[in-house]
Order: sequence, then C-alpha cells, then structure tokens
Amino acid sequence: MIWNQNKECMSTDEMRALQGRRLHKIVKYVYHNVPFYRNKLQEMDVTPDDIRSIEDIHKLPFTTKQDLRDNYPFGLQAAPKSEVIRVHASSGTTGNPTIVGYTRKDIEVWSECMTRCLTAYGVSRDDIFSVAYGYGLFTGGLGAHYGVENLGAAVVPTSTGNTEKHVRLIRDLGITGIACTPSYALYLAETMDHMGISKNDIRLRVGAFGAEPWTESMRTEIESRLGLKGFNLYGLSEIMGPCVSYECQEQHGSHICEDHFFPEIIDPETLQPLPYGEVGELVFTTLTKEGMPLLRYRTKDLCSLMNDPCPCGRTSVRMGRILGRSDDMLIIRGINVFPSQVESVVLSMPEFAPRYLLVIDRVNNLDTLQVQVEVRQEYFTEQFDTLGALGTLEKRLANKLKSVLSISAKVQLKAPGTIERSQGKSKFVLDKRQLK
Ligand code: DLL
Repeated sequence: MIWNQNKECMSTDEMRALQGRRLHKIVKYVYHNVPFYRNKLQEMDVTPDDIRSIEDIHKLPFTTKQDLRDNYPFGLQAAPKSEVIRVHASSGTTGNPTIVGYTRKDIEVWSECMTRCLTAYGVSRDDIFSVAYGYGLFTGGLGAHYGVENLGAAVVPTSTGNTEKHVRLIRDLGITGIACTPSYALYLAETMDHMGISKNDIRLRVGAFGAEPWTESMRTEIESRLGLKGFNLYGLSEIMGPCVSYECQEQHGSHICEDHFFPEIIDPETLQPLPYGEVGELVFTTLTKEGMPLLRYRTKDLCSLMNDPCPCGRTSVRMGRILGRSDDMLIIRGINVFPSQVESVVLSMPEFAPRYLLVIDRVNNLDTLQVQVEVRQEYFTEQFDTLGALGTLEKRLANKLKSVLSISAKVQLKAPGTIERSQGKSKFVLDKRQLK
C-alpha cells in the first residue's frame, strides 16, 4: 500500500520541477523572515530570484548545528511566534539545546509523512500500535504518535520505561506494531524472556526502528526474538523528526519524502556535492517548512543516496544506512550526546581536572555510560575522603550530567594523573559497544 500515490510515485521530472518551485518559494520566505539567512545570502550576492530550479541549490549557503546554537533559541525561526503551536528540542554540542518550533501546517506535513512511513511498513487502520519512543522534547514519541493517529490505527502511547508493564500490554491488548529504538526492541525481548513470555504469546508483526544506528544482524535478531518484521525509520529534529525517510517492503534503502526534504550528499571536507552511490555527508533543505526552514542543513550523518527504480513503485530517492558521523556525536539509548557536553560540566566544577573519559558499553542490550574524571590534587586528600566529600562530589557530578545529557551516567572519580594520557590526539571516548 502507498499512502500518497501522487507524491510518492511522481515522475522524476515532475518531482524536480516541484522541488524547484518550492525551493524558490522557501528561499524567498527565509530571505524576508530570517535575518541570519538574508545576511548570508547578501554576503554571497544571491537573491531569491537567482533560485529558479533545484539545480540552483548549489548557490545556497550551508547551515550547521553551530548556527542554530549561535542563534539560540528562536533566531532561525521564520514564522511569527503566534503561528508556532509546538516546540521540540534536541541536544546541542554544549550548553544550549537546539530548539525547533512548528506551525500547524508543519505538524500536518510531519503527520502525513509519518503516515507514509507506516503505510510502507504495512501498518493499517486495523493495527494497534505502541509508540515506545520517548514523549517530550524528543521528537520520537509525539512524531510517531501523530502519524499513527493520522493513519487511523489505534495508538498506545507507552513511551519509554516500565518495560514489564509494556510487555503485559503488548500481550493483553494484542498490540501488532511497535515504534522504538532497535536497542530497546532487544531489551524488550530480554524482558520477555525474564517474564517467561514467548513471541508466540504476542501478536507483534511490524516494528518501526530508528533514532540510532543499527545493522542487518540486529534486524535479524530483533525479528527472530519478537516475531515481527523490522523497518528502518530515519529523521532528525532540525529537519522535522521521525519521517524524513523510511523503508518499504523491499528494504533496499529508505525512501526520502523528497517533496518536503531535499537531500544532497557532500564531501565533508571540500563541501562539494558527490554523485549517487558515493558515501558522504547527508545534507537536507526543507522545502515546505514554515516554523524553522533550513537551507542545506549539514546532518553530519554519513551515507549514500540511490536513485535506481524501486520495485515497490515509489520513485523517491533512497538513502542507505547511516554508516557513521562526520562529527563526534554519540547516540546512547537513543539520546544524542556530545563529549563536549560532558566536558563543559566537568570544567564547570573546580574540583575536577580537565581529564575525563566516557566509557560506553551495552549490557543486556541496554547502553550504559560511565564518566571517569580526575579529581584535582588539592581535593584528593585522605581527609577529604574521610569526610565523605568524594561521595558527595560524585553525586553532584552525576546529577549535573543527568540534567545536561538527559540520561544517567555512572560517575567514577579517579586519582590525579590516573586517566591514561595518549601520545597523539587525546582520547575522550571509549565505545565498547559492538554493532553486530
Ligand atoms: O532521532 C528522530 C527520530 C526519532 C528518528 C525516532 C527516528 C525515530 P534527533 O534526536 O534529532 O532525532 O537525532 C537525529 O539520530 O542525525 C542520526 O544520527 C540518528 N538517527 C536517527 N534515525 C536513525 C536511523 C531523532 N534510522 C540523529 N539510523 C540523526 C541511524 C539514525 N541513525
């Protein structure tokens, strides 16, 4: 089944023409409503009238997460505040999160694109669908939720946490579909084992997995343990949230909703565009967004694009799996974490030397984060310890980290000089997870 035959199966020529018209309109819109873009375009001597077709996209400036940070919170917002009906946020590299405001039309487009994804997975009005992405500032929960409702299936907003209760709901309600991170799906399988519930006791048949990188062997394991078919779901808050691309039944790349999000692949060093099939950094331009439209937003995700015909009938350009990042962002339990966020917390407390190590592991299919940090000599005295001060310090750091990162980290205080110094570039991250 195809949700929006007209857009998802449009001929390439028609699609490029539509994208060209929309690009002209969006450039005009940001030129008149976002001083940041007007300045950039003026510096480059580009006016909206120079943008006549989608090929003209190369004349436009790039946008980065740093630009969003520099214009925190609403500097890149194009729509007036009175038109914004929803705000989400995602982690920034340090300090401020990235804020995204949506107009009513943005939420409609988002819901429609999310419904395209679900339909491609084979979800229908007869399904009962559990949304187990976090609800809140993260776009996963509400994004998937609106898509399920728009489709007309029944949504069960389970969110994250309380996994045993979730398993019972899956069994008792006969839940047939689930949206969650692939690692949470494995954790769910683990919990079912502990509870003595087998895949034959439940009716799950479709999974919408994303928000973090995963592999074919994870797919095979999730599918065999939960008895469902798992599909990739990709997106990012800055561009919209989950719904930017989705796998169809062919599972050969993820179809991009390219009438709304125009993809490019660039060489992250030279910033030059790369042809189909080559791996580089994925860049998106939002073609219809009203709240916070972005021109050539550098996602830092590394992948390739493909445009060969897909047997499913959809004509949209597809993207391959995310193979890595061109920056140092980590995804831990589905939450984006930058080592620089940890650093800013550590440096804000005088008791610590600027020496730390993030150790990430996966225990029982759940990501764990440990932060090792060196205490400065003057605070690392025996007397200090007898007073229980180190314990208090550990707790204070753990609390601060939790509030900045939105996930818990286990803190391990280290004696001065004990975190290994590297010869060359300092190593701040030890990622022991193996994406099988
Ligand atoms: O993770 C939106 C989302 C929610 C997507 C639920 C899918 C499902 P952010 O928190 O802004 O938004 O993180 C975006 O997560 O740039 C990728 O690095 C990574 N990511 C998202 N989906 C996938 C995926 C949401 N399917 C960042 N495969 C992106 C690999 C993914 N990485």
